[in-house]
Amino acid sequence: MPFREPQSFAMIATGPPALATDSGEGPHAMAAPVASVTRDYRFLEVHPVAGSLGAEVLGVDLGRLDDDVFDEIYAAFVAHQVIMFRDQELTPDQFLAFGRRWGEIQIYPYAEGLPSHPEILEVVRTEQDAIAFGNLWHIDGSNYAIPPKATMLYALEVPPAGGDTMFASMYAAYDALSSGMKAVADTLKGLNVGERQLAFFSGIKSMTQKDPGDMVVSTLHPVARTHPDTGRKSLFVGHRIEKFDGFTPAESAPLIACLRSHALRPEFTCRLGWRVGSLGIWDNRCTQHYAVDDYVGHRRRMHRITVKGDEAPY
Ligand SMILES: O=C(O)CCC(=O)C(=O)O
Ligand SMILES: [Fe+2]
Repeated sequence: MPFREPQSFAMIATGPPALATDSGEGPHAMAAPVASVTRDYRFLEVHPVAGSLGAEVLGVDLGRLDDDVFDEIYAAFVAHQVIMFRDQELTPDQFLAFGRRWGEIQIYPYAEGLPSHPEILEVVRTEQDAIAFGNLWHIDGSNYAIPPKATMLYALEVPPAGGDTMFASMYAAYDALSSGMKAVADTLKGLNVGERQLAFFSGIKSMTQKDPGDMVVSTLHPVARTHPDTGRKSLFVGHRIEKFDGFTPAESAPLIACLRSHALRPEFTCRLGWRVGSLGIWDNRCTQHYAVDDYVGHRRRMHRITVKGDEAPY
């Protein structure tokens, strides 16, 4: 598992006491009250699935969208951070057309796309593969100079049970920090390190690896970033952070482990299950995600599109 930083099970189970709020009300930092995300939609039915993030969006056929409906979809995406559509029937052309509405497509640097549609990556796990793609808490492309804005998956084959994806709200994680730790996080920049070869591909025979070439970069990004649409701050602490600017790796490691363990507390997460025809899209600027690998011996196949970010995190 390419998980670099030490993770203490005790910290995962109980939350890190070091990050308790200054309210004195107990060992856990409490999330700030959930910002109201309910609004009236003209075209969509939006059902939140958890307190911190995530919603199912009904009443829309993504194969035939007009701009007014897309504007509402974008608003629901920004409000809920990850949204899931059900029962969609999309050809690769239609999926790509939907993806292009969000911005320029980011080609995945480490594996080949579909021969017919290189912008679409087939994320597949068969009975033979040892692990699932994305089976760790992470931010997509966090080491790129401009990390992706969003990633979407369209489910083509799902296991009989399992194979969900978990998401965590990095707004909720930031909001729940004590004022002291917020002040520290606000000053830090993390070095997000790119790799030539992703170790986990040795366990995924069903995807065709490629050399990432120039995409292997390491970039300093703020640990607390501001969302360009909402103006809210979120924690940007993906698994690629190796150190803070101006600190040694050894000095950085305890605080990285502490912030990551805090950021991934169950209260900040939601879990979405897939059916054939489900299409999920997450805001990669304020979330982390984790592909749950609990369907050994079964198949799961998704089409994936990632959308380029508009600007470097600030
Ligand atoms: O397959 C999944 O559930 C998520 C995989 C992943 O990390 C990604 O597509 O970026
Ligand atoms: Fe991912």
